[in-house]
Amino acid sequence: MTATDLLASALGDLEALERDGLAALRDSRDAESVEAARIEYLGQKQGRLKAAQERLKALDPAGKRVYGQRFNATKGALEAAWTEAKARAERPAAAGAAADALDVTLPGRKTRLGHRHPLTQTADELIDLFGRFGFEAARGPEVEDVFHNFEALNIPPSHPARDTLENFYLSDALMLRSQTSPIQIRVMEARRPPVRVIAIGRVYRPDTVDATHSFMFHQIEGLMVDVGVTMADLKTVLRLFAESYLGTDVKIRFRPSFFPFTEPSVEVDMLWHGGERWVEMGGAGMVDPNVLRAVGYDPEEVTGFAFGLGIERLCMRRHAIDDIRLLYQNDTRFLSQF
Ligand code: FA5
Repeated sequence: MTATDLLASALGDLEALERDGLAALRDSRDAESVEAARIEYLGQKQGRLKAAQERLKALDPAGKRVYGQRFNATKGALEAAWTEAKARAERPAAAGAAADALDVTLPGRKTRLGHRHPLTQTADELIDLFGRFGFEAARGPEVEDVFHNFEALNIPPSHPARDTLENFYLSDALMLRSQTSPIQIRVMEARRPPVRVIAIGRVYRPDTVDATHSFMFHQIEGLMVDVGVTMADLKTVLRLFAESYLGTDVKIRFRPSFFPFTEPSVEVDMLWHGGERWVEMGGAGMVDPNVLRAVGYDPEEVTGFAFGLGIERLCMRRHAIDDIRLLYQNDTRFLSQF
């Protein structure tokens, strides 16, 4: 073997030794394996580095110079890797994560927080507000039967509100509910008076869409039945509610109206933001004795009021939103303002 071949072979082996040694130390996760790697590569007696040093003797002076430099570099690299591996093994909690550990000195990335849709916020605020008036939240199905949506609410088959063009029927007996009032019936069927509940939910009507109408919207239904409940209680609750939710300067007005399930009935309007026009907020009235009787309540003993308000319009009035469609377009530039 020529001197050149000898040097090339020794350098090749040294390179392999360095690569293997660094890998062994890097992969050592506990004190024992770090020590085993130290003995194998850096051990004073039988270590592979020691053996590599022996090969210096066989080289000529030029080869010694080259090999000697490489040898020192390899020794330095392995010793540094060992120091690091030892320190890592001594920190057991961090040992597993050390290889791909988080660099806490890097500047952070700002997390963009999402938030709830303004209608969800409105619904939560209404539940909270009426909760403070002593109203407990109730729910009912969105796919409702015709009995609860109409019949039990004193709306007979011949009534125009039941027209197939005014509702989304799924079959003769099932429909997407057109109002939250059927929940009143479900609550009264299940409980005895006194009752004080609110129910929030989606309702569906094939209405022509404009700035204040949608084909799917939300209502909040309120029902209070007890001994001696009067129209004055209804008006007080609605006024208090409007002032708490829309501000003490809000103007609301009651207009005589008609609903088959309340007698007397009113419609409640609110003065729209801008102060130039009235917009209907909801319907309300004293629960009709026929409705009470049908759920087994005695109208001679208890009376009750009920109301149903449009949640989109409350949200719009509160935030001065002019068009209901904005609430359904999912434009985050609009939604992120609330
Ligand atoms: C009712 O739905 C009755 N169930 C309310 C009621 C409950 C009366 C309890 C008596 C006792 P009305 O159809 O007027 O009433 O609807 C009530 C409110 O829902 C309206 O005042 C309005 O605020 C809202 N609303 C009605 N239609 C739409 C629509 N297409 N888009 C958005 N909001 C609507």
